[in-house]
Amino acid sequence: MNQPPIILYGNRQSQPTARVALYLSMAGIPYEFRKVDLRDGARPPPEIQSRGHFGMVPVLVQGNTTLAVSMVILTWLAEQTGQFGAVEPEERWQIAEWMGWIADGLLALQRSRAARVLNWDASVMSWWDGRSMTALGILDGALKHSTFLVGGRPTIADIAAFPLIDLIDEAGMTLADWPAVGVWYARMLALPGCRRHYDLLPE
Ligand SMILES: N[C@@H](CCC(=O)N[C@@H](CS)C(=O)NCC(=O)O)C(=O)O
Repeated sequence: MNQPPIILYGNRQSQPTARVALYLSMAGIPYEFRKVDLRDGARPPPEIQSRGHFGMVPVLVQGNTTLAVSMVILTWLAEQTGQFGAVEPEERWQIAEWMGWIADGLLALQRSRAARVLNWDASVMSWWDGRSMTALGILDGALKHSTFLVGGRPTIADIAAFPLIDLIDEAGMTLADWPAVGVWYARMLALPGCRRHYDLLPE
């Protein structure tokens, strides 16, 4: 049966938006990208507001389904398409655990980046940088022993983490300090459809 087209609302600077765009690219699913202006005072398009979501991007719309929150969108897409989700029952919780941590712990990288892009106070930047280094240490430790985060194959957990690592330079850090993360990053980038942030989200 033909599925209605997928529309992804997002913004070029948004790493959560890149996460969903990356999934769709790697899964080979066509979609229409609609840019949402996030400048101060700008409001999301009425079709998003009227569906009662959070006024944030990304938002994915397909037919009568409207979903916000990138981790939820990835989980939904994996269940709908059967791609990049769990195979074994226990992997479901391992993937959810990683995604929860990425949205919380590894998110520090997004804050370190924001601190630079938005010129945050030096003490705030250094607090987030400390959190970023801790998170990178945890990720590097895990990836020393496995090719991907769960199950020895790419899943939505890897896809969730990728955009944060992809812009590590903009967060003021370097992959050279985290060798296992660097090897994983190169492995991801070699997969079909895996593309870097600014290639995924054009002007
Ligand atoms: N946890 C959310 C975070 C989404 C988020 O922070 N979106 C930002 C852009 S990166 C946004 O829409 N900000 C607009 C605002 O806060 O008004 C997700 O993963 O989707």
